Amino acid sequence: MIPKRPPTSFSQRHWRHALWVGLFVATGFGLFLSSWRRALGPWFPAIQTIHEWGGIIYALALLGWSARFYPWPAPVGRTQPAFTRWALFFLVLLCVSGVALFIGPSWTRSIATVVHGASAAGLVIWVLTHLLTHRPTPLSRATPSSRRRALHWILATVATAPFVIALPNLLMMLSGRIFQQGRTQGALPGFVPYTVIDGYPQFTPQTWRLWVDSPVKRTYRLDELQHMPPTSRRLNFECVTGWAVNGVQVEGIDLLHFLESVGWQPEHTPWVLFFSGDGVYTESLSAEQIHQYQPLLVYAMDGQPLAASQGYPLRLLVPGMYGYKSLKWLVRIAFSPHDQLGYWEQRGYPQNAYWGSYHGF
Ligand SMILES: Nc1nc2c(c(=O)[nH]1)N[C@H]1C(S)=C(S)[C@@H](COP(=O)(O)O)O[C@H]1N2
Ligand SMILES: [Mo]
Repeated sequence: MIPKRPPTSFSQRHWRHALWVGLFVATGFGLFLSSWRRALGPWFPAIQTIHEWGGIIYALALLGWSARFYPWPAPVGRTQPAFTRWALFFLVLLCVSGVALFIGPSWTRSIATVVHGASAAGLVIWVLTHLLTHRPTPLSRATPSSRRRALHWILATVATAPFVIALPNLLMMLSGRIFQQGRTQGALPGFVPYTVIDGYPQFTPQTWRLWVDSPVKRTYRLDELQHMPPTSRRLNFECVTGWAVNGVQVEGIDLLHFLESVGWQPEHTPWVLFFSGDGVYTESLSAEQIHQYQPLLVYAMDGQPLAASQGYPLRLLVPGMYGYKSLKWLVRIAFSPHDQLGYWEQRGYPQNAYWGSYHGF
């Protein structure tokens, strides 16, 4: 017979859970909030790894050792068991949707993204309610209850701050386009317009030019590009974070055609570099990728000019690759004998971003 370990105390078990949940909430905000992502910079992939592996370890602990090592704290005093079980419910949802973020086709992953975000919000609300209403363990050595209550309020305030900042993002993700005006600036349904700067660059046909570092011609106006032979394609758009929009009609010009017309010499400079008018975002494609994926320079989606938030007046669109390849507000194209990693690629995402290439770890 297996000798029985002495049972862990309520407070020990309670704090084990509190530390884990705190780790997920903190690292989760780091991944979800663009301001935090920017602040993390090169630490982004490390935080992501911690979040993911932590989740796996915690999920296994919940499943495998739940009876012994990791029992959910039994209700004590006035804590309501039904309320406590909600935390477990959210944690299970988070684990399941977390796994689903890495597997399956884009539609399961877009559902998983929404479920993960919504259950994370549920868990945070649970934590806040817990901190503010939870009757502390009946410890004989308990600190005076006013001090204890003050501590709970402080913790709750600290935990709420990022949640409040994240809420608009979350609602946008859940609704697709709740804030039609202002925040998403006319984005098409289902798209979550991203920007790594504050707001979206505003161009007009007068203020916008495409600069090409080529021997043939250096700048292009929008109407010049729109007079080139157009290409139209119906394709699926997929962000690496899981959301996807299927069957988008895009209109523009064929990138390879355009590059050939400006005298690109892929034998000498096989890498094509793309620069955004936001001044920060960059991308790159190799000659091989351009031949294989047939990217487009797009000026219209679903029959309308691009929205300001979606790259007006011109964006790159790489069919079959994750959305981060599809650089918005394209203003400059350059050529190089070597690769230069793009914005998200410097932060750990693959340069060859074909769908399925990214597994998180
Ligand atoms: N300049 C610029 N281009 C960008 C981004 C960005 O933040 N800045 N985000 C990329 C990412 S991660 C995605 S998923 C798509 C989103 O496209 P959308 O705004 O049309 O939804 O744009 C890509 N192109
Ligand atoms: Mo993305």
